[in-house]
Amino acid sequence: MTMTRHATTPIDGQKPGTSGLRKKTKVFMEPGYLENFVQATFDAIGGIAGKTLVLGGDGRYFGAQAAATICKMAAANGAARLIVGQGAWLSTPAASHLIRKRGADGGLILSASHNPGGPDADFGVKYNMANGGPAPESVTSAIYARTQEITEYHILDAADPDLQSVGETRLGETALEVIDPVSDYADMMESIFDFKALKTVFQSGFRMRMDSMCAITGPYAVEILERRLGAPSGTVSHETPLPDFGGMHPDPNPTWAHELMTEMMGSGAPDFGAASDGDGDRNMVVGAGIYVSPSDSLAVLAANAHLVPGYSAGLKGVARSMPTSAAVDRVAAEMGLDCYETPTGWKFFGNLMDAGRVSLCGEESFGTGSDHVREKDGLWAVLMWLNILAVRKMSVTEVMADHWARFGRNYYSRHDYEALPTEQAEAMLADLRGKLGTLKSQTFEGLTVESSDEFSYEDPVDGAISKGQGFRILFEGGSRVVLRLSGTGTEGATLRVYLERYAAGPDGLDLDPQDALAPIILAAEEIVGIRARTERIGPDVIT
Ligand code: VG1
Ligand code: CO
Repeated sequence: MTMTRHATTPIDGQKPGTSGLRKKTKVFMEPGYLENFVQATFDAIGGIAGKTLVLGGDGRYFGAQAAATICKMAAANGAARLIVGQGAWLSTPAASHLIRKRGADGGLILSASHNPGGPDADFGVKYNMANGGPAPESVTSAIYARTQEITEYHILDAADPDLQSVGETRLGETALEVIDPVSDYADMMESIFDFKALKTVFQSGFRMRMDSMCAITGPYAVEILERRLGAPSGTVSHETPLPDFGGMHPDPNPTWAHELMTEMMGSGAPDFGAASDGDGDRNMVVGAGIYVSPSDSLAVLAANAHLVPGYSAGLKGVARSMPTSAAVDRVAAEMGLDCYETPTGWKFFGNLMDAGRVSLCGEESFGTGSDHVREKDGLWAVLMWLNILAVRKMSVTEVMADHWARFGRNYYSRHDYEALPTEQAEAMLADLRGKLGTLKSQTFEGLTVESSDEFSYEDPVDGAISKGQGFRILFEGGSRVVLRLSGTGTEGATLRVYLERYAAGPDGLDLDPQDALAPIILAAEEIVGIRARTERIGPDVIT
């Protein structure tokens, strides 16, 4: 086997976004595109000679081929060991766990997460660090810088390795270990939750629907829910990962997980429903007839975590991304927990968890997780809910009513305007930036602006500063609107508008969120002019 150096030239636009580099699959399949980015990653982290890397992805189109290429590149770059999920499968939280469990130096995750998959859809590559978490901005910037000056990449001149058979072989000088992608993760879940209590719940006839959306959580959910916890076979639907996710858009929200929503809102709905995304780090939870907003879910988990064996000693602290509602802040305040507000993206939680400052984190975008790994974790969140429902012996509806009665309710919704012309979206936000300073004390739709700013974050652990993380307009009385552009899209610009209003109760806790937020939606329109400027009649997706 010979190692070849391939001369190459920089490719434009290989800039990692909120969560790794995401592009159209066809772009990733262009000659040298994947290779350039992977070599730039290896170079930017000081090379991988003698290092151990974890590798896997969500099973989407091009993943297995990309994994084979990366194995040959890692071997040519002198890696000591590669730990690869069978068939190049690993959910994002499982990859994070493996990096930590095996003491690996890092890992590569092949996924575009909640973006659709297939030859005409999206692909992505993300580098995770030795702590199991997504690379921080300092590293992703170094990777991007390297992509702009790269002159060669290294790859073994060999046949593609067999990633389908579990076991250890050699690839050049590198040990290639193909492992069962599910078992280590399932064992970890068993160490956190009260599986005995959960088994009893299923034995007593509790009914659940888990929609894996033809993406990576299928095998994990079948193993954990059906095999280990004894939920009836068929509890997990769309359980086989498919390269194009069976045409589904594996984004667990009411719009894209509509099959689950229809079942859960219909008569004879199961007691509990959940869905996950392409790479298994997101979750949506639903009760019979009730949708739980992700921000509320985070707050409920914070308020009840001590009921779960893995968190019986209590939480160290909590964190949420800035656009996530302040529901969890209210829980933290009452429970005497520190609460951190970070920019969007899981990479900002890693330092807080490593420093022992927080054990529970979440984002409004259907992401919740804890310090058991360094990624958000869809199935973990589902098991948290199950365990809490089992201990409290309540329905989801009862848990939510109890929560709102105790803490008040942060009505919340996110409106997404997708695939806008990039220049138009940027101009709209540039104009908003220009008038941010003038908004204070002005009244829009009866709401008076208390303050407005562009969010900037200073990491309390390493002092790193991240600027330009979204616009915040706060109104008197605790309502607010936040605007930012997505960093995970692959087509034009996606504008995200985050809306929030607090109701202390006891009255007014049962409104439809869109009705409760109507004045804020109008105020946002008056200030920013989204519909007027984009000529859209409304958002593409409402969560
Ligand atoms: C979105 C979400 C963000 C999440 C990110 C990655 O980013 O808003 O909260 O961390 O996706 O999630 P953006 O920049 O498009 O708003 V995943 O499950 O796609 O890795
Ligand atoms: Co994801």
